[in-house]
Amino acid sequence: MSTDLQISFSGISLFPEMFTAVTEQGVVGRAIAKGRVKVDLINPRDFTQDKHRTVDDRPYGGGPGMLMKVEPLEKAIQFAQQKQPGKVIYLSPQGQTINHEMIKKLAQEQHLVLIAGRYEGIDERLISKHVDLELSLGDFVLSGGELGAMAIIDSVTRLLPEVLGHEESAVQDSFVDGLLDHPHYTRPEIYEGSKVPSVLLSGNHQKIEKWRLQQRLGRTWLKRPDLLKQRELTQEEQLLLEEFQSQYVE
Ligand code: 4GT
Repeated sequence: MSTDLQISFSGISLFPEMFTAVTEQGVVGRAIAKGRVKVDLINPRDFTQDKHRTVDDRPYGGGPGMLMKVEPLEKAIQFAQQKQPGKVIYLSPQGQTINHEMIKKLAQEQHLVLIAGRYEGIDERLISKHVDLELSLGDFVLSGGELGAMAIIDSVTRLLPEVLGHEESAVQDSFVDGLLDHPHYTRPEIYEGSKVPSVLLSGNHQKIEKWRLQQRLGRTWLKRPDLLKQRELTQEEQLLLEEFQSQYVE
């Protein structure tokens, strides 16, 4: 069974082979095989003219490190846009930190162009002229933007309707409703003397769902209080959290 194309990504990178880590495995690999998702990779090196196929250039003002050469990168961006225009995203530590809300918005687009920089990055005028959105994985430095581009491909793809099977559904994931996930347990029932919480063995699904919601609230309060401040709690949630807090020691 196959369905229509839901989104296409154009990854612009000097290391297009890196993307096979997402395109040839797992959820994204299957979505591509089914024709729901397309990933085109565009190498700026293929748009060079000189004998050495040069893709780097020196920074004005001097200093260590190189930048990506302007013309091959700009031609790659234009090539990505020529069949179908799409939102252009540049991955860098100067970008806004990616969160679930942004991924949900990106999942509504038809075509995303993802620029993965290398060296010290790209010329500022290319950002002004071509980039719609500058995004970051967080406050740390990578050798290139590829891992960020691959993170977007993976995270957007798993939100597309019918990409995940029922067993792996995205509706219960962390962050979908602004809370962290509850703890999970599998066999054995006792592992190194530590038991699975008895409620999970009770067969009472209403009680299990209530316990899981309480764990999600409690763990968010403990590990990510910033998330709780951004979210209103219902009366039931407030009571479940207060009970968690009153039982919490250390
Ligand atoms: C960190 C991130 C990123 C880099 C991040 C341009 C040349 C940026 C190297 C690239 N570092 N990219 N997307 N935190 N480095 O997302």
